[in-house]
Amino acid sequence: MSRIIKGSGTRELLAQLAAESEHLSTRDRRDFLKKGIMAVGGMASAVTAGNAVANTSNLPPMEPQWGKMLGHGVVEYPYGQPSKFESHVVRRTVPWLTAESISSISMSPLQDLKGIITPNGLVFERYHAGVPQINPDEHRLMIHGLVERPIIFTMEDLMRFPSVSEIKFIECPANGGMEWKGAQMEALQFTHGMLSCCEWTGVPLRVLLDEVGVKPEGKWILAEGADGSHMSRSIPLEKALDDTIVVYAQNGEMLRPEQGYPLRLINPGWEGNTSIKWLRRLEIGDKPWYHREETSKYTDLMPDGKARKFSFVQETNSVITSPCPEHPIVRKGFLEIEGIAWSGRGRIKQVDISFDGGVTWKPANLKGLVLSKALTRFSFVTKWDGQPWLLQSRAIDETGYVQPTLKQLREARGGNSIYHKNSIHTWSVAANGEVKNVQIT
Ligand SMILES: Nc1nc2c(c(=O)[nH]1)N[C@H]1C(S)=C(S)[C@@H](COP(=O)(O)O)O[C@H]1N2
Ligand SMILES: [Mo]
Repeated sequence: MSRIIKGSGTRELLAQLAAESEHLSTRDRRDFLKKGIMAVGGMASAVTAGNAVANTSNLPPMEPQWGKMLGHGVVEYPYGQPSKFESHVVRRTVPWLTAESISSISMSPLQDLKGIITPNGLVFERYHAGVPQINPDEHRLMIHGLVERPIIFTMEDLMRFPSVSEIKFIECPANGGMEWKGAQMEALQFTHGMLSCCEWTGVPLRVLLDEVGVKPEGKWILAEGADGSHMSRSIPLEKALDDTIVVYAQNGEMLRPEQGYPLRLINPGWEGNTSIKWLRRLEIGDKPWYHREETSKYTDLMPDGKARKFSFVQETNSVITSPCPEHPIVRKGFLEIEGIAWSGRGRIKQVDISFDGGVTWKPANLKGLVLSKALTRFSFVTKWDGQPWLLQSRAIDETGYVQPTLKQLREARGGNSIYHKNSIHTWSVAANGEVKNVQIT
């Protein structure tokens, strides 16, 4: 499945791709696509059938059946669900990643999402001990340690504070981690789907810290969850005073159980693991909690055997979401290339597109809202005449940080790490429109 492309032969590769795919008939292509997608498990339903329908009785000039009858009335579904024809748009997991689904991860279907907001039912999930069912009346947040006035808050107490609503992405630093050693996932959902973006509502943590009064020695905060894993992370006080939010709602409704109901932290732009869910306790200390397993676990192993630690920021990243392996190009002519870019340091300033594997670049347009530490959608309108492409996107954020090539990232970090793989991603588009995950080294 994986194919490594040497940097020197970009033109040769494009020619080779053209030759390879030319002899494939449409039927072969469909079979091939199906197999490629099946190979990643449970993905068959993700193949869109296009507009081909067996039953033409609902098509013009006929009156469709739904125009000849009454539909269902109000509150038939008191909580609405997507159309049954969208049932392929779901979270998916890679079963071989972990032994148990209660300590695993699922990915958002980025290939089917529009705009920048991830609907609540499609936000990626990461748990270490499954999803607890917490009664909010029986849930408390304790803030203690190096503070003047330790307090135990009820949910009602917390919701009395003036609230903020902020659109921020959340990303697991393991996103793309399966691709450090080579291209192996033939689906955007699996190469980049540990990523979602919501409008989060809650109280800035600094407001709560004001209530308890942090002592001058207080420099670090241990955040702990109420789930079976009691997952905890050490967070520097500066972050808490900057933009950490104690969140109770997402996209207009109370948090989903999977996302930490009834209370979680959101540390905008930082490793998802610092955004502790089912938040029960914040302890102020003078140093990080080195004895906690989680503090030592989230490190990046370097080639020399040393490890980077406290690599909190999710660095500038981007990916083309259309076309992608799940959505090949089906027609020649007009084509809008779309994708998403994000930076844990602030706003996206610019995204460039390459059609030749990074040899030349053209600026894309940023679409809609361009917000700090949020997904930003980009677009490039072009024409496709069946020529093979090595499609890439490269994001630059407002700090001037440029998304690195895979080569640059490997030179800097080696190949032992799981985390923080934010390098430029390559889709190879063949002459038949099929899109494959490849790496240029
Ligand atoms: N209490 C608790 N908080 C947690 C976790 C957990 O297992 N337990 N997983 C963390 C990890 S590793 C990530 S990436 C994010 C994922 O958030 P999401 O499931 O809302 O996408 O939650 C973090 N917060
Ligand atoms: Mo994570």
